[in-house]
Amino acid sequence: MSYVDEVIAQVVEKNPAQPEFHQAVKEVLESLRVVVEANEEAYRKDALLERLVNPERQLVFRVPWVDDKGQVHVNTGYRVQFNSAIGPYKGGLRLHPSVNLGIIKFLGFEQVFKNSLTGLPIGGGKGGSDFDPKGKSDREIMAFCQSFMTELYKYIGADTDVPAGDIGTGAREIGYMFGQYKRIRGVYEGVLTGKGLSYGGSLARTEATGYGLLYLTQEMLKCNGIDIAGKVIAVSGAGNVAIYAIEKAQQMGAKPVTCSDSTGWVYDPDGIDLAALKEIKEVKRARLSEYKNYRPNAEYHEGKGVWSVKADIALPCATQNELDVKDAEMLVANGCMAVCEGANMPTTLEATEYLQKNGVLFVPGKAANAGGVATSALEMSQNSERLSWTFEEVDSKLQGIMVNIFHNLDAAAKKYGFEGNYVVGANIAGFEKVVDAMTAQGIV
Ligand code: NDP
Ligand code: 2IT
Repeated sequence: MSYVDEVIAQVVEKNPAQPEFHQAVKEVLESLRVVVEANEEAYRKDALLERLVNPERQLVFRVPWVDDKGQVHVNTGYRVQFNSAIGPYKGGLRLHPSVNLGIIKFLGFEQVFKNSLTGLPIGGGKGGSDFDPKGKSDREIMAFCQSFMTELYKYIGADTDVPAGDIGTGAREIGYMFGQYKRIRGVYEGVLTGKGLSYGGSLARTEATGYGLLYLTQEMLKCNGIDIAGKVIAVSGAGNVAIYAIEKAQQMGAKPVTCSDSTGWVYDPDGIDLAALKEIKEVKRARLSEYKNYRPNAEYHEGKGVWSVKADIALPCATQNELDVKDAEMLVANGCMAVCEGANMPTTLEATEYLQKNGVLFVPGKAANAGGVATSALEMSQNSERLSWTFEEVDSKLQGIMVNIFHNLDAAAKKYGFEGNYVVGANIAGFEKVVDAMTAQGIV
């Protein structure tokens, strides 16, 4: 059996009931097959792939908190410190009832390659909890965040592990967690990113993932002879990534016509009303069904459906495995030319293959959504030098990083004979720096 197949089999056997982690590992290792085969003896001797797929450290802890009625709840907290070869662990904290160790491991594994692609000195990690922030009062959110940080603080720090936001963790949660860290440690340091602007946050971090997604998408299309202006875009999600993807797409002259949350989806043929979307989601924290109150001509449907709309470009920005092969068939039938992932692993392996076989340009999340973590790394730099850069400065660095990422993965795909396969390109380009650093640092 080849080394790649052996390690995939081990991962499946050693990590039962973690299908998302298996999926992420399979995608990466399949892409690396050509590189691994060229170095098989040396990699095997160093157990390089085994070290790559086993996190350096996995923390699982109890998070008790008291609700507004005095009832105590117990959630599970996680932090997986996956790989620190190229820098301190870096990656978000997801708060969602679906969170379990396998989900955090898949996200942490992806983060290793994504962070490497940014070109910045950040290792990979991820964390979170099965806590559901929906419908909770501000005080309940604070109680949870303080309890979560009361355990997590032992394992993180500005030079060791720097968490940030992800699904369910935005500026409010980061604020409560930062306050508790500072209180317990008595240290004022950039231990989290995505902070508020009044206490060490970076301008453009809020916008960064969505904006970065569009910068990369625009560059990728341009290199394939396509102008993004005038294109109709189907977007899923209605959170941080989706909102700022829609904003930047509109600034580029494209027309996003859909968005979605976990209860339903909107089709607005005239283009999404961004001010309405921000008010519903960022101010009221309400359901998307309210969108019709702002735009009576738009359609609202319960359930899932954004990929059934005729669109030139699809940007999945909600969650993992939200675009399956049936969705891919609809996109292709409707003439979709590109899919760029704003979320982490939103497209199933089968759907990815189907899209690629049918000539759809496809950029995986670890490249396309890297603008968020890249700007987090810029926030770390600003915290270290105790200065704040202007919006324009951060935004122009972000733009440069995203354009660079595209060219790096495009070049890696070409170098190994997979021209136009941006999945293979991203995985190889991300892997090269990590493996170089791991090899230089010996068996650790
Ligand atoms: P948010 O919590 O801000 O928004 C998530 C959105 O997806 C919400 O509209 C949510 O709806 C919707 N959603 C639909 N189904 C699900 C589901 N099953 N689980 C979770 N959410 C669902 O998160 P972000 O926008 O920050 O994150 C979206 C994706 O982008 C995730 O995959 C995340 O890992 C990835 N990402 C985020 C980055 C960041 O900087 N924030 C950086 C890089 C990647 P509802 O409100 O009804 O739950
Ligand atoms: O998936 C991701 O890259 C994020 N949630 C952002 C991580 C970060 O550290 O900014």
